[in-house]
Amino acid sequence: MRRTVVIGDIHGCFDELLELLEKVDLGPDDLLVSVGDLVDRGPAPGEVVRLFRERPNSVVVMGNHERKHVRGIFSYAQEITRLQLGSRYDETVDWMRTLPYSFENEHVRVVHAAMLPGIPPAGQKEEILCGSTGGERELGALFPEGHWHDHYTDTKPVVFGHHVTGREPLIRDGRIFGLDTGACHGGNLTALCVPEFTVHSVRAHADHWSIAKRTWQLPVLKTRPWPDSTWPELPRTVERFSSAPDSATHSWLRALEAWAADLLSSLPDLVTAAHRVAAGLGTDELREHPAAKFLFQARDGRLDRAGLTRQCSTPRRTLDLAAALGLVLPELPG
Ligand SMILES: [Mn+2]
Repeated sequence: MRRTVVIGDIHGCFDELLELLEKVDLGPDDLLVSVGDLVDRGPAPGEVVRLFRERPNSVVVMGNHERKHVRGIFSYAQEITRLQLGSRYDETVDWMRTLPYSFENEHVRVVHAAMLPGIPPAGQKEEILCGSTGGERELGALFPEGHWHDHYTDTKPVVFGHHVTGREPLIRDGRIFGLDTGACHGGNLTALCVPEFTVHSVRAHADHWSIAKRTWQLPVLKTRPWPDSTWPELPRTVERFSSAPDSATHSWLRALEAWAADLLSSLPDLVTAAHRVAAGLGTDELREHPAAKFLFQARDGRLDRAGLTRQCSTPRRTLDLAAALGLVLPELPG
C-alpha cells in the first residue's frame, strides 16, 4: 500500500536520512515529504537536495532556511551552504524558489513552521507557514502564551518541523505532529508514516552544526570582501572573528593584518611613483593614463601621503593604483 512518509528538519544530515529511509522501509511508490529545511548546518546539503529532486514521488515544503537562500538573506549557516554547494549553488537556489509553502493530501497537511487555525493553507501568509523571522514575530503576537498548535482544532492532522521539540517528536491528540528532533544538533531525525501514523527515529551521528561551524570558519572568512573593506573597517572585522579561532584561522588573520599593513606602508612609494610618472609625461599622455587623476594631482603639487590615503581608502583601490603606476604590491593571502 502506498504510504506518505513525512520527514522532519534534515539540515544536510544525509547519512541519517538514508538510515531513516531504510528503517521505514521506504518503497518506490511511497510518497516522501520533507517539512523543509533540507539545507544549512549539516554536512551534506547537496546530497539531501539531490535525493529529493531525483526521487520520483517526493515533495519538499519550503522551510525558513530555503527561504533565506531564495531571498539572499545570509548569515554564517548560509555562507557555509553556499561553499558546500559550490558551482551547484545558484541552480539549487533556483529550484528552492519553486517549492510550495504547504502540502496536503487526504490524510495529512504539512507545513514547515505553523499555520493559523481555521484558515486553509492556501489562504495563509508564507511568512507564517515557513517561520520566517517576520512570521515568527506575528505568530508570537497572536499567541503570546503557548503555541499556535494549542489552538489548532481542524480535524485534519497537521505535520510540521522548525522548532526542535527535543529528541522526541511532539505528538498530541493524534492530530499534531512536530517532527523537528534536532538531527543537525546531535539529536534525532524523525519520520511519520501515514496513514498508520507511526513514528520512527534514528540518532544523529554527531553534533553536526558545532562541527560545521568550526570546519568552515576559515573558508568562509576567506570569501569575505576584504579588498573592499575600508582601512578602519578591516581591523574591526578581523577583531569580530578573533574570539576563538583555531590555529589555521589565527595564522590567516595575522597574515591578513600584515598584508593590510604592507599596503598602507607602501603609500609613500605610490606618491613618489606618481610624481615620477607624471614628470615624464605630457598633458595628453597624462589624460590617457589609467591613473590620470593622481598624476595631475602630482604634477600640480597637490598629491601627498594624506591625500593619497584618503583616496586609496581600501586595499583594492591601493592595488589598482599601484598596478596603474607599474608597482607590484602583495595580493590578499590565499
Ligand atoms: Mn529547521
